[in-house]
Amino acid sequence: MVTKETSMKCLSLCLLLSLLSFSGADLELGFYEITCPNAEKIIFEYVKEHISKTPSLAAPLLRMHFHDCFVRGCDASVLIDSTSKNKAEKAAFPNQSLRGFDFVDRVKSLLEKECPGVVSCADIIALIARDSVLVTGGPFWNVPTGRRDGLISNSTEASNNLPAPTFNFTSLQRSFASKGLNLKDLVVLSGAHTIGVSHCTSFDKRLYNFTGKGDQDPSLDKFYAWNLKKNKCKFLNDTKTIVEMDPGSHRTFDLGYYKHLMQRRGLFRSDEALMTNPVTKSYITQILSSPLEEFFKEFALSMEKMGRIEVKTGSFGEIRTNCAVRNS
Ligand code: HEM
Ligand SMILES: *[C@@H]1O[C@H](CO)[C@@H](O)[C@H](O)[C@H]1NC(C)=O
Ligand SMILES: *[C@@H]1O[C@H](CO)[C@@H](O)[C@H](O)[C@H]1NC(C)=O
Ligand SMILES: *[C@@H]1O[C@H](CO)[C@@H](O)[C@H](O)[C@H]1NC(C)=O
Ligand SMILES: *[C@@H]1O[C@H](CO)[C@@H](O)[C@H](O)[C@H]1NC(C)=O
Ligand SMILES: CC(=O)N[C@H]1CO[C@H](CO)[C@@H](O)[C@@H]1O
Repeated sequence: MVTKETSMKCLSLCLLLSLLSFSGADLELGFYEITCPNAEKIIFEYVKEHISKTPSLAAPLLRMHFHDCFVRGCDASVLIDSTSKNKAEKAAFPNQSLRGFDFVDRVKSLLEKECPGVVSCADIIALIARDSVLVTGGPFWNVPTGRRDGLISNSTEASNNLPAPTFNFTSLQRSFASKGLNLKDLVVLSGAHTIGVSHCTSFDKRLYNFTGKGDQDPSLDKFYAWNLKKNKCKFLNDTKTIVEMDPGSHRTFDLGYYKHLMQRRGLFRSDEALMTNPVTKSYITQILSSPLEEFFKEFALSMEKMGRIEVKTGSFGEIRTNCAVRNS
């Protein structure tokens, strides 16, 4: 028999459950199918048209998604502008080389015209990242949607949560684990460095002042280091010059990054670090001995996982009208 007490318990439990499902829900494929049926098509068409004209933009747009997800989850906090009262994530050192903010803004204004106040900036970043890689000939991955935009963007949090190019294996593992990502994700997602460029300042200490004694990182291939010093980063703290991270095929999503790692030509210490651990090293060997499609499959899985980091759904956060500022 159901007593009054248990039915009261059920009532409060049910209330709690319905509250929970109201405020938070899972991401779902095609979240905008009813509220903004053309959203994903509009994004894809824009990306296709503009990335084919400017292929070098695919890399920073992919990187933006990573930087967004690692700080407060994938909530577009990376897009918020600083104000006189708040130093936003954009102001943090690792964000100074991010590019593509205006690209996101242009896509957002197309979507605001189509269905005002419906599509979140966080979903836009995730979809642009996927489509940019896809139209560059890279892998496709599922992007379930329904992310909401965050209300907070804090420069200190960006500095604390984004892995630095100087990280060793232990620090990288810890950084990724704190976001629910394992060593396989670390190896596979680092493969994003198969496209794009870096500034000399992200790695030049390896060339000129590795331990503070004017020395070179002994784990870096000597010929490669010589070449970089002669032709690219000719002095310490050259803030202007950029270098391809996967020289020879920096616009092609291929296995070039891993091939360079095997030759001790990873540009960052954080790239090189993947070769210093037997587990990550064996993942690299495995990727290199499998067809490219295998890497694409793994990359797709890890990207989908990254895109779910601490997302806000349901009634949390907001749908920003202007991606660079909070609604209120
Ligand atoms: C494992 C830890 C990682 C570290 C320490 C790291 C660090 C960096 C650094 C220092 C740069 C160059 C910035 C500059 O000097 O301009 C860079 C570029 C880039 N990163 Fe990473 N990264 C990591 C993981 C990732 C992940 C997970 C992704 C995406 C899934 C990613 C995508 C990219 C891309 C595409 C670029 C090129 C950007 C451009 O061409 O403007 N990185 N990364
Ligand atoms: C930003 O984050 C840091 C580190 O978590 C915290 O100490 C600081 O109070 C935050 N700043 C603001 C304005 O909330
Ligand atoms: C890795 O870096 C951290 C932080 O700089 C340091 O405490 C640790 O000793 C380093 N680990 C190794 C194995 O070098
Ligand atoms: C190399 O690093 C050391 C220690 O950080 C520093 O004192 C020195 O000035 C640096 N050398 C150059 C040329 O920047
Ligand atoms: C590097 O150069 C920039 C400008 O070119 C300068 O603002 C900065 O202080 C320099 N940093 C170091 C460590 O020398
Ligand atoms: C892209 C971006 O917002 N970059 C900013 C990074 O931080 C520096 C210093 O705060 C700004 O001058 C850049 O505009």
